[in-house]
Amino acid sequence: TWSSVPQGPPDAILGVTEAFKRDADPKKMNLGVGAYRDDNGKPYVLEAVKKAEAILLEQNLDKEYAGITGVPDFTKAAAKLAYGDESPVLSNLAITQSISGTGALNIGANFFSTFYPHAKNIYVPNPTWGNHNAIFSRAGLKVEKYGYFDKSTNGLNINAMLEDIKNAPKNSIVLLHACAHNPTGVDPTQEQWNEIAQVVKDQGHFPFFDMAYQGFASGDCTKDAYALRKFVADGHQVVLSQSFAKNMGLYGERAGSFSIVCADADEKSRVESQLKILIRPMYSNPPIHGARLVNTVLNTPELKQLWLDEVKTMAERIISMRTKLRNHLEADFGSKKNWEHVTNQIGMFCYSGMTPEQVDKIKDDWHVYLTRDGRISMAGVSSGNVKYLAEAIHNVTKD
Ligand code: PLP
Ligand code: TYF
Repeated sequence: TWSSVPQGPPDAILGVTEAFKRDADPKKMNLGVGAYRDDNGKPYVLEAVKKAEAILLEQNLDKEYAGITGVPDFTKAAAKLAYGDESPVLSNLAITQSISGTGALNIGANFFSTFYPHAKNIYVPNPTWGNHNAIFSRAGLKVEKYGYFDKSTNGLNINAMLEDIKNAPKNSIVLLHACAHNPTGVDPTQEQWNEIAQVVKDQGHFPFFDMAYQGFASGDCTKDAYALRKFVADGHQVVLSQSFAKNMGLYGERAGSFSIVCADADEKSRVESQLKILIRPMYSNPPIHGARLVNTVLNTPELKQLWLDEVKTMAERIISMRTKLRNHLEADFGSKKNWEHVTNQIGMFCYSGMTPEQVDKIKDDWHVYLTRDGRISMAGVSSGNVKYLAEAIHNVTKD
């Protein structure tokens, strides 16, 4: 029956981990997948999450199904974290729990392809997270690109971004990374976000925010929500995909949300009814444990403060690794290349500028694993291996 099924390629990101696991060298480094590691290179379960878990255990809750849209206290708390406690849009927000950020994007993609009356094309940054293309095209949307990364500066090409968004057909959907852009680590400044919001408005485009790293860019969840909240303040009826995988270290728990800012209570009611109809045949209802953890952290003041401190600690550890990596490259190994972007970029990733050939060489010669676009997951770098990484990068990039 399945003789005509062709072998597919491994996932560009998850395939890196598979190759890493096959390598027996003790010096090997996995800088592929974007998952936080502590300074000993170990996965990190947040203290706030452990404490929430203890509280939940004590509560001895049942394991009944959640409703189709999940745990209501979770979605309320998640919305406040993203839009702000006092945001006026909360009262007319259609929101559902989702299977983390990936699930939220899928709900959004399907909602747009079914109900968005104006267009079936979605503009995503060039480059963007690979899964965006797959998710949106599977849902029947046409994926188009807007300029984003400038190879000559390893920074943002704001002119190309504004120009391409301006030239997109009116009422297009525009996907925006709320902060800590994946894969480039390059975000617009607040002033640039203001301009982007204006251009999106002038063209009647629909802003679709993907927020997978709130807190991870600056260490401050409020600052990292600037773009989302600016668009909302400017009157955009945004949609938002939200993930707690990274900022609460809940990768495998799959806690996230998808929300749509609605004009009034009637619109909210109609939109939510259709979200339920969309979700029911996909998975009926979402997992409860991760949502209960997030809810407990966000709604217990001491745990919330502890969590905010831990997000900051994670973000700052990554920032300190950027500084060390650049210093080792320049001061210890005398690299003549420009490495300013290592410290200018933010969030989980450094878009190093390494070519696919250099990525192959650093794997073969140095046992350092990263995606072929040259993206380094900075979370995999630690005090113990940052100098080795600098030596490896210097050696494969020096001529
Ligand atoms: N969006 C972006 C840009 C991401 O980088 C990720 C994870 O890496 C996600 C969404 C969704 O991740 P998850 O499904 O684990 O929440
Ligand atoms: O490193 C990245 O960009 C992501 C990480 O279910 C990831 O692809 C891995 C697994 C997953 C979602 C995101």
